[in-house]
Amino acid sequence: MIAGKEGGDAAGIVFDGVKQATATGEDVLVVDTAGRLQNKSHLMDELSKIRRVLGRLNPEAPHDVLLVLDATTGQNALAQVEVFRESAGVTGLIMTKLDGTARGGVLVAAAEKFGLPIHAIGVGEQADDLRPFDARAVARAIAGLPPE
Ligand SMILES: Nc1nc2c(ncn2[C@@H]2O[C@H](COP(=O)(O)OP(=O)(O)OP(=O)(O)O)[C@@H](O)[C@H]2O)c(=O)[nH]1
Ligand SMILES: [Mg+2]
Repeated sequence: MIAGKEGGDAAGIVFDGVKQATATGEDVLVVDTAGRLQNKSHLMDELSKIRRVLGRLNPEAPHDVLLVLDATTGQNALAQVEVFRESAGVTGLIMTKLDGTARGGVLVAAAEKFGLPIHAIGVGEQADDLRPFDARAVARAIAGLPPE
């Protein structure tokens, strides 16, 4: 885990992270950015900068850019995907909070509009509540059918 000083340069931390992960031969480096509203342009610019820094250090990086959507945001999620796709080049989605009353129907609209793969869903607050996405099971839940 590599963290910087509060208020420090986010792309600088990413730079240090890549150097260290490369030095110790890690298979995977996860860059967890703090939440941000898509109307805060300086924070969105920060995402673009992180992307550029990663690309300079490894032309293939970032290999995946995952946007975590909260099922309770409803259709507003579509606008989020749109903006984050432009700033960060989102390549896939995760949808959390499917254990509440929200069924995540917006995933269908998002898949149709953007064609992005869904990597995982969140169904609770524990680590193993982050589950691989199973299209059939999620489709049944959206349609209100019982699990198979
Ligand atoms: N019920 C439920 N709670 C969840 C789920 N996923 C996350 N949470 C809870 O939501 C809260 C926020 O989760 P975080 O993982 O901190 O969210 P985040 O997007 O990283 O937030 P920031 O880094 O502040 O932007 C925590 O209390 C989590 O336990 C889920 O699938 N179901
Ligand atoms: Mg977080």
